[in-house]
Amino acid sequence: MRLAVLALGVLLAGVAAGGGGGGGGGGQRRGGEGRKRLHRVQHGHCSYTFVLPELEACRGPDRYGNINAAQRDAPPPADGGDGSAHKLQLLETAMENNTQWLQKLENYIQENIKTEMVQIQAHAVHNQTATMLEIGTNLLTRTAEQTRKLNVVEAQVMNQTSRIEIQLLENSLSTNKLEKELLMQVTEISKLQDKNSRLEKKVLVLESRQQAELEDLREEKERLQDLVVLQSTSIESLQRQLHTASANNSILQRQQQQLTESVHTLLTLLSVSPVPLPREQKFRDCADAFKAGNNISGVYYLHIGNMTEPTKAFCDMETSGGGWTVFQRRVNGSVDFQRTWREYKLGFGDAAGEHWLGNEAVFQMTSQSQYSLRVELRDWEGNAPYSQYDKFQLGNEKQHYRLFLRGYSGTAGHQSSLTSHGTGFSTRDSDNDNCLCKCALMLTGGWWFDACGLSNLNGMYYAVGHNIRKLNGIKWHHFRGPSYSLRSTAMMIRPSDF
Ligand SMILES: [Ca+2]
Repeated sequence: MRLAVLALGVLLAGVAAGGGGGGGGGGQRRGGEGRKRLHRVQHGHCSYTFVLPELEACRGPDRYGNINAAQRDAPPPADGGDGSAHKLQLLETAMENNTQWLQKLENYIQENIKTEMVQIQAHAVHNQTATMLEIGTNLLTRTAEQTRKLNVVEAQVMNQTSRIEIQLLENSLSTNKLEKELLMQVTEISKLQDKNSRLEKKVLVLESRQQAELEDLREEKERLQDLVVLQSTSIESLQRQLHTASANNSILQRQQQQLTESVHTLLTLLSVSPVPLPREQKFRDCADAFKAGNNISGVYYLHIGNMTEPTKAFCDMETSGGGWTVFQRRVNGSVDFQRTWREYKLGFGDAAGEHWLGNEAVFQMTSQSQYSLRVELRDWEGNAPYSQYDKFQLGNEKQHYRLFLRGYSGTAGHQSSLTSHGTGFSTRDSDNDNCLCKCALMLTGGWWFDACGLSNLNGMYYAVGHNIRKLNGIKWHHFRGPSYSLRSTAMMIRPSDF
């Protein structure tokens, strides 16, 4: 707006100069500021100031011929009277022009202002409407958002409320139940209290009774303790007496054993006394000797098979008719039966005591005719059964002195404890048994082990008290089981037709 005012100011100055002639500008400056007229137009915020020349100064020259500054600058007229009229006319036309121009200007300004105002108003209205609309839409969106949030919160609150209501219902139900239970329990407690009081009374009565009984019992206990002391002293004296008695008993037993042993040796000496028989009488076996009238048991020289030297053997001339050649005997463990193949082949020990005649001799004897075998057994409890086989034979050494038996009978078990189907003889250095192991090493001695069989009369000799639970002892299964070691044994043969 200020720029428009300035432009108009310049324009009006120009118009004033045009109306006053070429030297008008200098005259205005001399006339002073008080001779100008200011025209101001106020439109809204804007104000328009028009600087217009003073019209009275243009009415004519004063008395001294001065019209205005412009006229004073103009060249002097040619004559005095007509010149002033002309000037007046010029001034009038100029005034008219000015007036017209001013009117045009005013119209122009008014039109411009009107359109501008309209535009400004429209623009302002438009802007205001737009801002209002924007604010309105913002408000609407915010309101919608708030409404949505409020809805969500409301739904949550509703949910919570319903849940709380359900919980409240449940709680009230459980509270009801609890109240009922509580009531029941209270009644029960009162019942129990009644019972308890009754029981307490009873307990008190019982306690008083028990105390009385306890006192009685204490007195009795003291009496009994005195008795126990007395009895223990008497028991101690009795034990001492028993100890001395048992010591005496063991001494007596030892003496008895020694006596029986000496009697036994005397008897054997007596029985052995007939030996040696005259060498001229050659017996193949004890049956021959018996038939020749020798009916006393003892050691005889026998000429067995094709053996060059006579062999000493014990002849049993009493058992079951006599005539038995004894080829195995155990009585007291005096002879070691842990021997090699060769020793079992040729024989060892003492013919009058513990003895093994030899596998070769037995093979030779049993290969000349049919023989029977009798096994005499005795345990540590005094039982003396026997086992007998109608037919008995040994194979030769190449056949490992295989054992052939038939026709079992006897009292040492209902079944035979010897295997009868041709088992080979085994020693610790010759394994001919039917086991992957070596039975002779496990069970000791030399025997017709099967795998490892039900018997071994050549096992370890165990004294009385040490003879049970011994798997490697002198065993005859069907008599005393698999782990009982016997006291004495004898194996003897004679011809089947004796
Ligand atoms: Ca074997």
